[in-house]
Amino acid sequence: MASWDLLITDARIATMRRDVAGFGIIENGAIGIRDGVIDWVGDATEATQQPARATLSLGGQWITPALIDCHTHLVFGGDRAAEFEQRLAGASYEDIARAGGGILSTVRATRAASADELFEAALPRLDALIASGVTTIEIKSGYGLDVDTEIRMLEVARRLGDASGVTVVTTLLAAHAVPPEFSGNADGWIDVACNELIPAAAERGLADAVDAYCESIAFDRQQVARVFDAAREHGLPVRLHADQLSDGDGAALAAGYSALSADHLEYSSNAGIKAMADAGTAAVLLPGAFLTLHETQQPPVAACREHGVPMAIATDCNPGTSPMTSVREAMALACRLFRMTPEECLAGTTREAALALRLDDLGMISAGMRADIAAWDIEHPRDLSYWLGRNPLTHLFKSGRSVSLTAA
Ligand code: DI6
Ligand code: FE
Repeated sequence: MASWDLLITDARIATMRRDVAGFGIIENGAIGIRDGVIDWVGDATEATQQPARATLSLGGQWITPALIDCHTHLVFGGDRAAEFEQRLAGASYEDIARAGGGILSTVRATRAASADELFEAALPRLDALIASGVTTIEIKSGYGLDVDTEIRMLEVARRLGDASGVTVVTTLLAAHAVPPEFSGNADGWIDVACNELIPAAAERGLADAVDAYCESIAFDRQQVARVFDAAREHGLPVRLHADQLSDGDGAALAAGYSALSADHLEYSSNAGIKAMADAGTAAVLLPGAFLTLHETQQPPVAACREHGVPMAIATDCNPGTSPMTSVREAMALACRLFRMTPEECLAGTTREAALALRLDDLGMISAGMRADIAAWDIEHPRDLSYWLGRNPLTHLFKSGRSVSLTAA
């Protein structure tokens, strides 16, 4: 019998298995890890038969799958704290965007930053996310809006993954805003995105997917469809910022392209959610943006439940609408703002987030899955959504290896 590299024992485990209700709990659990993979999981009394090179006894602490942040804009230059103050004084997000601020102000700062500067600025944000229990993160481009800067952002995202050891999934957010050079000519930028940017990113293996912002202040359905057609031509799956500020029928548009996910969805119709269910498109709900924009339109949680659309939760970490660097904060907010259950919130940052990123070997504690594991000093897994502030994370493993918690 081959020995395990690590045996974690005396743990309570929330496996988050899809086929077991109520967090999939194992009360007196143990996990045997070999070659970065969960080789065995079960009752601790049965685990002692097998030799292990190292043992970690958790004294009854809880284990969950390591958390996954499946929607971020982690790489950007500058910040928008002054805009935050303007909005508190009454200016709307759309007004600021139309006046050339908003996303375009971050575009100016991002273009002016070198790759090293973007990397250095993103690193503390990544450290903070890791300290919240994250070992997998999606990072979008979209603040370059010219070919060179978009490529630079994706390269920085890849570099963040290499440097930190966490899994980074990259998304080319080509159609985020109309670049200043194309003011009044959004279709001109879509031409560049389709004919130059998507091919360049695809050829260099820099993008795992393509995203777009379908909104009255951004791109319309026809423009998004052109971007998605180009993505498809280059073999890249798509996801969509859909129906955040108005119902643009984005959910159905995403479903029509079998998108991996449709994100935000506050204004999506029941028909849109039904279309997502039929297409296997996951919902990604983003309570940080909802809170920051003082949104009142609730995302369609009930419709997602009714139609069986998997609900992921993410930080949407970005300088404009969601300056948030903790996935646990996103879970806590999703409970309070969207009345999701703590179980849905933990599923939303583990197995459903893995599904939204199509990472089949992550997001659950079961044999054959990658050993991405978080340990917590809590009384019950619902505490992860209940408490605000205190960070109960005690151990974090990426593929069976301990991740250092520099920002903890
Ligand atoms: N995600 C986005 O891409 C936009 N809103 C959102 O939730 C804009 C982000 C920004 O204002 O920079
Ligand atoms: Fe976003």
